[in-house]
Amino acid sequence: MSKALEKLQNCMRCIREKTDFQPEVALILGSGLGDYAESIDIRAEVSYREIEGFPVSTVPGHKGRFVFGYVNQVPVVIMQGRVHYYEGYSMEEVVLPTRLMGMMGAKKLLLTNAAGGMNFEFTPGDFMLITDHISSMVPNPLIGTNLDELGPRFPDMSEVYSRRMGRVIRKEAEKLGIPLKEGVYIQLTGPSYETPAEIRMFRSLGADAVGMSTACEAIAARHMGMEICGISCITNLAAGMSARELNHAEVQETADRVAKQFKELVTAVVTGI
Ligand code: 6GU
Repeated sequence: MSKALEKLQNCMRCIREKTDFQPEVALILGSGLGDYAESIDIRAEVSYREIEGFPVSTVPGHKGRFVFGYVNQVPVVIMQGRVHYYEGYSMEEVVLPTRLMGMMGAKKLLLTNAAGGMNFEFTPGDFMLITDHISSMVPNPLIGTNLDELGPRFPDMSEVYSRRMGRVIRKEAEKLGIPLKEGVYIQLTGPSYETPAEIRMFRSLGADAVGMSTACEAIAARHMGMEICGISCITNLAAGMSARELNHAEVQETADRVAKQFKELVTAVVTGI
């Protein structure tokens, strides 16, 4: 058996010693959005520290644990706090938690993140339905020996973000009166923010929002055959689009400001997908 699969199975054993909860929907919460997990009907939690060989995040504001419970009647697992490539982990390590949620039985994945807006129609505080992504600026998380037990060597990526789930998200946002933008998310490594010239380049390539996560997790989940959807919280405009300098405090401030609406939307989406 490959080392990577052995590591995954070892992590699964650690989790199964704590809980046998069977999630249907997996949720990954982005910057400033993490306290959603505290609002659900929690049945179990496993701290990343309790899982042997698990990558633990170093970013302030990112908690590190799986939370298991119910959103209305839907059994979910929430990844509260993710790890990022810029922290120095390999892409394989970055997607390990995502893979574990798939192995726990979750067939559906809702990805969220804080992102910079590159589209001139966007305003900080907007939500954006992710319709597609550009991941080719970062290493592919599937590089290395293929884990045949999880999925094929050359997985199709022509519909990473489920059109069916996209329709549910549009409908639920409309019912809640929450305006919803749509667009393409581009993942970069960070940790520095982009220059204005880079932002012009990525905009011309067709990207609407920029961030440091999500696309790699979507690829790993799609590889396993999970059905995926994603929502970005546009916390700020990207470099060169406003007179302001970029900083993480602004990202968290905006995320906090719209957290209530975001939670309402996530609850409706989890229940509806
Ligand atoms: Cl402007 N860039 C990147 N890479 N990530 C972000 C961001 C910008 N705003 C929030 N997250």
